[in-house]
Amino acid sequence: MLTRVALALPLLMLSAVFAVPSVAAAQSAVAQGVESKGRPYVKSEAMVPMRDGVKLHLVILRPQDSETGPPLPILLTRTPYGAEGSSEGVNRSKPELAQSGYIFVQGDIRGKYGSEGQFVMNRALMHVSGNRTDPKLVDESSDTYDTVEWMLKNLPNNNGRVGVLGVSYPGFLAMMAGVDHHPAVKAISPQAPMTNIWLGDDFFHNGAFRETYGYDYVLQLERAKDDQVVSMPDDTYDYFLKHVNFAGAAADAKMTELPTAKRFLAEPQYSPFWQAMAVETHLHTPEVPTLEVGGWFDQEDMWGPQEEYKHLRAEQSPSDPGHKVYLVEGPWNHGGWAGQGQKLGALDFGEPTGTEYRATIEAPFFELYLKDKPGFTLEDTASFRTGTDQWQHYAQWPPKVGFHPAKLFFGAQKTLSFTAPTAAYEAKYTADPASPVPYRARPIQSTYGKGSKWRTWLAEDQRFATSRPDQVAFALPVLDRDITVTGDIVADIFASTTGTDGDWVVKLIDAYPDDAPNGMGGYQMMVVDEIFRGRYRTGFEKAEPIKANAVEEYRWSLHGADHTFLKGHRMLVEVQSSWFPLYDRNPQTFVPNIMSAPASAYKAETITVYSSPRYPSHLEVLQPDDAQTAALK
Ligand code: PG9
Repeated sequence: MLTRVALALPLLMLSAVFAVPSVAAAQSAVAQGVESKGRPYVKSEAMVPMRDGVKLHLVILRPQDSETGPPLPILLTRTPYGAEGSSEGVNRSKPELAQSGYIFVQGDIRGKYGSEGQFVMNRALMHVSGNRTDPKLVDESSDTYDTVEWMLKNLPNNNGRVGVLGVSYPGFLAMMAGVDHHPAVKAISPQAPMTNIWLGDDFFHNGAFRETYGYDYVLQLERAKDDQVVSMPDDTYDYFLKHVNFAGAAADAKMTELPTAKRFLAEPQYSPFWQAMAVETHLHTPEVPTLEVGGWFDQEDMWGPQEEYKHLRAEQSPSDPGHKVYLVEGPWNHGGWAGQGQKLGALDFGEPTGTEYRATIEAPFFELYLKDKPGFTLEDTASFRTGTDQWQHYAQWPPKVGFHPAKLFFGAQKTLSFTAPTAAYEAKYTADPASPVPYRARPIQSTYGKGSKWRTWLAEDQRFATSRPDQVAFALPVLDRDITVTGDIVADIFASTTGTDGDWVVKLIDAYPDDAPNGMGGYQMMVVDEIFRGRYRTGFEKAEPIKANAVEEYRWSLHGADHTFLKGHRMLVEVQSSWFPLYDRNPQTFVPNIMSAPASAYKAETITVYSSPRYPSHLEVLQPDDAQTAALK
């Protein structure tokens, strides 16, 4: 079933290619001039000893002839995906910074690619709660510290300042540089940082297991020292349905002994193991200026940047600009700000938002904190408002001044309203685990497999799901004015099931008019969306059965949005009970462990969503004070 594709060059091959004399003080480094567009950079490599003796591999790029002249700051990225770099690469991806002049360094983390030691997925912080110099208590924060210490002493003509940035796993590693930081670390930018992989990032969301992602990613990272990308020839919808549960699929892939898969199978609840990995619990104050970057359409780590900002912002001292957190949220998928950022799938945002972000925010941020150059003007938050497609600037996120909270209630005949219901209404559908709702249009390829549409699925037209009978869609009439919603959008749903367990998925959708231009007629774009696993409604640490036919309240965040529903569009809120196979199926009969639920537990059940003065299902949103919603009440 599985095809393995080795992605990057093994280290031995790299060393063979770059067998040229070394940078002066870097004992094991080899260097080579590289032909380049833009400012020419020279590459070298080094093996750097950590406090426990394990050596980690670095790739270093520095401007040609920069061992004399003005000292330069260091920009570090640590990665599990294979450290690499070229003169052309830095000039292409970071033109402003490359031109200005930095010592760019990429490092392999423990156990990956060229580094020694053992890889541990999302290694929990250890040393900060123990003896901070104990060589047995190593983690990504201590490895960054030791790497920085080495670089200051061994990379000639550095200016003593280090910035750390990275996207996704490297974004998590960038945040680790800002916890118990080395004094030379002067600025960090965690971008789409994985923050809590059980609550809202890669492996679970509110207790629902991300089956395809967990399966593909663990096989990719834990089978070998380099990346082994999974690419299945068939529709993964059929594959995971056939294997009933994750235990079945994992047995088929012979991955049950891989460390993270073992935890998935044994501890699907929010156990101390997952809790120890949570990054946000360590974020008590911004230790250094921190630029958090996230995408509204991030299919992997949408939660992380918003959550890290929230924790750091709550604790920052307003009078201390050297310890400040900033947030940028754009119309991007995972890491989409590295590209032009004008289009995502069928969506066109009208301007190159990625290029704009890099030139006007990211580069000036590092120029200010690593070189004292003025030009970084962000007050706090930059948010790209979709719909009207314009950047907004706020003094904090979610914005306060000029905005008020509002509730969008579910109503009779599947309507929506900004006023609370006065009569009782029930909407019903049958949810059948034998035919779960696909999360994107089929066929569904492996996450990073050939032809996969994973990277744009959150921007995908939702009509394929809206047309199904196993969900309910509440709608506002065609809008006679623009309506903006912003902030952290929360679902507060009253619902029942004839079963004893169940999942709830809520999606807020912008439905375009049939005559929308550029082929967008009738398009249904998700604005926010999220899942909640019903067994965890009283607490994530312990699963509890749902009482059949009893009305229960479920409240969870659908995360941040900044969107204007334009005049002529419609607002839809959809509720469904599966999102397969991104999320494993809930059998809908309570079993102690869904990972190994028997086939007999998977049963069709009737779902009821309520609207009444007693059970006012609704979404909580923020609206600008000038919003004229009266006519829509
Ligand atoms: N989203 C990826 C990841 C991060 C952390 C844990 C698991 C996966 C990544 O793109 O790096």
